[in-house]
Amino acid sequence: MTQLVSRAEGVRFDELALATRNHGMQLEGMRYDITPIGMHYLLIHFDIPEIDPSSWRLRITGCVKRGLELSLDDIRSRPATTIPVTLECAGNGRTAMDPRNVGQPWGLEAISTAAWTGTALVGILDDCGIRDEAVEVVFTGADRGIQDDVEHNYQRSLSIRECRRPEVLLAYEMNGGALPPQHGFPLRLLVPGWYGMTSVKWLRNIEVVDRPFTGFQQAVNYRYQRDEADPGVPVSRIRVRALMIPPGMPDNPSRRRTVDAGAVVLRGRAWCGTSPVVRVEVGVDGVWHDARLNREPAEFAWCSWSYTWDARPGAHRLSCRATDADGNVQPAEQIWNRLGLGNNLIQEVPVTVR
Ligand SMILES: Nc1nc2c(c(=O)[nH]1)N[C@H]1C(S)=C(S)[C@@H](COP(=O)(O)O)O[C@H]1N2
Ligand SMILES: [Mo]
Repeated sequence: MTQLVSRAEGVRFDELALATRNHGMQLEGMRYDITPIGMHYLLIHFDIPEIDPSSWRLRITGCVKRGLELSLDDIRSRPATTIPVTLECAGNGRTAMDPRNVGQPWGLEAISTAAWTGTALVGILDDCGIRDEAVEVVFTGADRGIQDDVEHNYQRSLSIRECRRPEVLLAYEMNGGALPPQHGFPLRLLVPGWYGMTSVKWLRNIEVVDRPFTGFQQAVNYRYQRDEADPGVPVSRIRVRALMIPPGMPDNPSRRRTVDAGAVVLRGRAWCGTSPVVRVEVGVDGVWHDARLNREPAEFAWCSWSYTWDARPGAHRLSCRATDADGNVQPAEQIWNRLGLGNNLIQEVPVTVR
């Protein structure tokens, strides 16, 4: 069963084991528009499955007029697009929640942007012909394990309407090379704008269904809940967030920052899965200043921002917050939920200026 631990209890060994398997992106990786592959964060619930690409097939079944079985070559020969997409794990920031759910103990680093190449899901669904009674599409990965005593393959569903968005891809390349094993080789779903759990890796089956899917990762996990009895609300799109590259140099291991006095260019990224980011502000000791925001033409990738800070000697508290086009702004106080999901609390970076 899901366990909550308080900060006072420290870090558990199983959390540490998860942290070494699933790494985050070093925040200085926000320098790059496209995250180098080895720096891209990872979240793997079970084991990376072993897949032979020559015998691998993608099966499309269920409420369709014609079922399909496609080889990797069949998929690669379809029309292809490449788009930069920012992925964020829904558990990003989990360790700031108190008490927290025992799961991947992310700080703020479960965020990355890759250039994904693939073919539009809608093209394949149209070739199969979705029948009228269809309501959702279930995506099944080849990875299998047990979570909360439930044995299952990793599976998620999406509404037909979401599946029809042209930017929802079946992706087989990342940053111009073959998809690496840890990111879903040979094929993964990629749903821009949604938290990462939706983008099923190691895809092997797509089933069009006539009733809402009730699998573990859909109906039990990934819900905003007050407590275990609360059915909660499903987690979907990425909430607005800005992060800064911690300035100056860190202390090892505390990672507290030391910065030289003078003009310091603070830089970072901001993103949102529901509407464009329209504003980023930098907080210096609680006073907010507008940062310069570079609205990137890419709709589903983070944008960069910068702010020149006149750093004076002493201890300071830096922060940043983003606002989206619907007026959503990041909260100053934690909005707690049982599984520690969708946390977009304002980042705080204490620094000492010398
Ligand atoms: N089959 C499968 N797909 C999966 C997962 C998984 O464990 N198994 N993890 C999901 C989660 S929670 C996230 S955040 C993203 C992470 O993608 P990445 O590891 O390529 O960054 O993959 C998603 N797709
Ligand atoms: Mo995730």
